[in-house]
Amino acid sequence: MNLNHYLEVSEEVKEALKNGKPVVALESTIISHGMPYPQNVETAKNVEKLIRNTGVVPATIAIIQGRMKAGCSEEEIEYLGKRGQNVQKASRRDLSVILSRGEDGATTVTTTMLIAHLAGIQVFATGGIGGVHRGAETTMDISADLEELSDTPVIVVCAGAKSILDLGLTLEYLETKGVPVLGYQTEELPAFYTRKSGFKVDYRMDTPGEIADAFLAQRAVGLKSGMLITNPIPEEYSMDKETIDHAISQALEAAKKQNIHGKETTPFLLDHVKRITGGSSLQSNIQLVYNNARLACEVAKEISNRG
Ligand code: PSU
Ligand code: MN
Repeated sequence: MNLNHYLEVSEEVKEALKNGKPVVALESTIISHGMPYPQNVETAKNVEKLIRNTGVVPATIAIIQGRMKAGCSEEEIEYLGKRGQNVQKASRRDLSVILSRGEDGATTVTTTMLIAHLAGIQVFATGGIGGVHRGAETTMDISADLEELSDTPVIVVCAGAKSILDLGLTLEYLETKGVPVLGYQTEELPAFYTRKSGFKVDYRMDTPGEIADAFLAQRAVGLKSGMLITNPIPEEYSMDKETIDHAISQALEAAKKQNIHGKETTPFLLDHVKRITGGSSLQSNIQLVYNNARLACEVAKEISNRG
């Protein structure tokens, strides 16, 4: 058995990569676990459309019946969205068993980066990344996303991380691991629903071209790490900090009471925050994903122009 047995790059993505055309990867945990049906499918399809409209090829990444897909069909997106939480969350440590058993998996930032890299895709757009959890000094709960950012040369465009996490420790960890944290037109790390967090990014980037140049320099000198681009949610969709902080502290309390840990922690916290904040947080989430996809397209185009 070789890589091709497990990896399936769609014809459209293959063709684009062969011709040096820009491609942007998208994750599937956000579809199966991040949003309710049918908004999840609607959003996933809209992001793909938005990407195509800018002349870039989208590649939604997931594991379906034991095969890593770089470029899902509309039917596959529909399937992942309808099955929702029944599709298991697939991080790096889950990959081997899911593949060997021929199961489905919703790819996290970690596995989406990994599969994008195997396929030859360099840019990936998502909502938020995992990080160092609050209390990690005793639980040691640190998302595999941070290790992947250190090991896999893919640009991840996100809206920062939610403050369900310890954002300060997350930045420290990324510094140790040599991952550049860049702010798009900002000096401050955005916190997903809000444009500010009180923490500074490593460097401010004002244009997609600057981001492309930094990534190409990183590759040219043989650094194998990824790069994190943090793109603040558009002002008009950003949420009230107090509302979010309140929802997050309630979620953290509930997780503690119910003794939640391991891979359940992040989905539990996110779910709780969503339930408390309701429809407005869903709207914000959808809009920031579109915003990140737009920036990822610009970066992918700049990289392909320099190719
Ligand atoms: N944070 C968010 N939204 C998400 C996730 C994290 O704000 O959807 C998802 C992503 O797929 C991310 C994963 O890669 O959760 C991280 O999970 P964990 O903390 O278990 O590594
Ligand atoms: Mn964890």
